[in-house]
Amino acid sequence: MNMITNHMPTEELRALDGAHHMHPFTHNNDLSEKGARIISRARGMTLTDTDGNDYLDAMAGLWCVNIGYGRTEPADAAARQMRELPYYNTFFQTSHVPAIALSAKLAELAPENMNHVFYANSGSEANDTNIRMVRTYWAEKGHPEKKIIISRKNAYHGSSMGSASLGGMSFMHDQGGMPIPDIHHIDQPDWYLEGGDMSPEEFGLERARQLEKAIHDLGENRVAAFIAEPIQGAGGVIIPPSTYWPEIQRICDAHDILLIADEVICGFGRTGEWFGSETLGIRPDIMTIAKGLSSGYAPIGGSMVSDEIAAVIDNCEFAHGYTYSGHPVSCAVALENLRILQEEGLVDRTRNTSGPLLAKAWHALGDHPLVGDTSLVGLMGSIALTPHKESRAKFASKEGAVGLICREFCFKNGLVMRHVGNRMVISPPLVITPEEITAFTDRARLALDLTHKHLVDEGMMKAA
Ligand code: PXG
Repeated sequence: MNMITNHMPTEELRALDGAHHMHPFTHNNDLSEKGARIISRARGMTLTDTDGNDYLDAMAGLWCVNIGYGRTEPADAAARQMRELPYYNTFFQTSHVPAIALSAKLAELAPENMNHVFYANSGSEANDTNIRMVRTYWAEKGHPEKKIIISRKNAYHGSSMGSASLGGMSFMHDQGGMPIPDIHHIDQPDWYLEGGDMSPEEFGLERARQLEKAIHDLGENRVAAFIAEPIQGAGGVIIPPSTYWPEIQRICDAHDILLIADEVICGFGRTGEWFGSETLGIRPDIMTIAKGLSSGYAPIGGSMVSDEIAAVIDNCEFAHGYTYSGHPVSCAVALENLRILQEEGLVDRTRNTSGPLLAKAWHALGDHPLVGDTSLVGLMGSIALTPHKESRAKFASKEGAVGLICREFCFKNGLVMRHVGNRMVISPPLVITPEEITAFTDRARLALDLTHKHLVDEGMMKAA
């Protein structure tokens, strides 16, 4: 137990939180009744709440704290930068040292043809930039009618009007009048839930060819770009069949459609390479970046842009930008984060050591009676819960009810693991140690055992 005393008692904090703080993606009345878990400090992979309880954070916050919690170097970099130059903008023909240094560093790390970056403060904002950028690109090239962006159902690209429109979460579209015009969604490559009797390879091709059909139906002259996460994160860590991405790449190339890889989760080492596009063999024209860019130590996002697109955009005045585009403090923190990732070899370690070690422990959970499938690339993975392994059956209960039960057992046993429907997903910090891999997968197994017992006791091990 690690009691922290320099704050109000938890109950008072909870009352104030309930009275004044509106939480994202939360039914706030339900939360007020229950009271939020209030996290007060964190080190490495361990979170501590205001009652002194510790949790292993297998989600790295929201898929972002790649270098782990409690590093002092980014804090020092932020303090130094705030003293030197807390703010200046990058509009109107000015620049500053942190934005210049970070841009050069990103150009060095990104795939060869990607040497340009347009900054935002989040992944959502960066994807809004992308919508305007690809449409402006085609307009500047004399094709103003090339506007449609094709995305996928169950994709997550952010929460602003533009980025949530790109996203394929219909429950989000239902709130606030989305999607905006000229966004089109095709089906996702989720073989486990949607593949039926097809082999994964057949299914991967079938889903990729939906893109070609959509381009054909909508008109090649009207389609600007296709956007996708190399591996869907918030949708449930859905690793596409091996046939999927090569076919998508072929289709984009054949039809002159720009490819936007949303690297907000996959970027900065998560998959064992600097970018998920490298792991999956994709050649994007634009990459959305955020999260692991600063490991969450400061808000920053952006669009990495190919030389070809930059040449066109740079030839006009792109009337777009945010007050805090390239904020000096965020840039200084991101630069320090990239230094840590690089000098400590955390990307290589993910690929060569911790990824394979976690894979062993993670796939071993596949023998559990509740687990229909385990998947993992680098340090992002999922397990699909099922009442019947062989048929990949869904539960008869409300979608996500079982995942929620399992998540609660995780919390009670000192583990943060998120659920997406009835999949449990993980994305631990890249600094995870072998001992932490053992501890957290042991806790995951315990949570599965407790969930299984609960479902049996409640008569919930029933297929739909
Ligand atoms: N693209 C992807 C692929 C993301 O995962 C965004 C864009 C938006 O980034 P910002 O910085 O605007 O949030 C994301 C964010 C979850 C969860 O519960 C996932 C995200 C955000 C919040 C919650 O899985 N992903």
